[in-house]
Amino acid sequence: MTLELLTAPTPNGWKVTILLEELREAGVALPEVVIRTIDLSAGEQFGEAFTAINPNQKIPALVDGERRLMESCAILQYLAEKFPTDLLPEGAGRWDVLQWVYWQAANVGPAFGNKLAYTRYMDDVAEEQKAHPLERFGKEARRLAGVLDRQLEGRDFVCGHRFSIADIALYPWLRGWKWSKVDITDRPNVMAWIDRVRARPGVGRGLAYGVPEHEIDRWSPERRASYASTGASIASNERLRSEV
Ligand SMILES: N[C@@H](CCC(=O)N[C@@H](CS)C(=O)NCC(=O)O)C(=O)O
Repeated sequence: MTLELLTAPTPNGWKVTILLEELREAGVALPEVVIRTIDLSAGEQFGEAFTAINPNQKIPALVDGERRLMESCAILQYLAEKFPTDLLPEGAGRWDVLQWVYWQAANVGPAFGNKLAYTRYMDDVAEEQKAHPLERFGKEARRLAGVLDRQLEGRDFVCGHRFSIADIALYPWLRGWKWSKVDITDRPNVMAWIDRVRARPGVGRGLAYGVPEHEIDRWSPERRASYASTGASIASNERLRSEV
């Protein structure tokens, strides 16, 4: 049975491509995976075909036979349950992992995502109007990085010495701290963990989705401009007004 992943090269999209590669690294013989890129700047996520799969109109989405799934962290859990490995352990350790996965979805994604949007994308909002959300989401993102830093004290990975879907959920947002301009350089455990996670071959392959290998860690000026303009068109208030 083929798995169909509808996605785009963004932090929430990379979570799933990283998991697929980490499952392969763990020795799982995955069925055929068809990856279909959704053109977010063209508004493909609002089209009828995509909306029928994900009513929330955002990537990623997964189709597995009759099952349609939205929300990156639900997809991580679904795939990790379907293909059991240490990435989602059995027993007591399972909830150690899942609570951090949910913490990412409820806190880190929204705070870093909003900070990023006001920092890079909201060109149509006056500077003085951006000041409050920038401060609010910036402070919250830094607070969350502090929480993660304390959790990583004495641990290689979020839930101990074994890499899990909690690391996969968190890594794409934290590694983008420069792009979202959230200074986490005073969070030494997080900075070391970012390097440790990046060194994994599965993570490297997962991050290569949608980006040439030589640009994974340092985007070219052209790619930065392209992400900025895609982000600006998605975050534009004009567009929000027309969609509500
Ligand atoms: N909570 C959702 C967030 C998904 C999300 O925000 N996806 C972004 C890309 S990272 C998107 O599709 N944006 C397009 C839009 O908002 O129109 C998840 O984790 O899957």
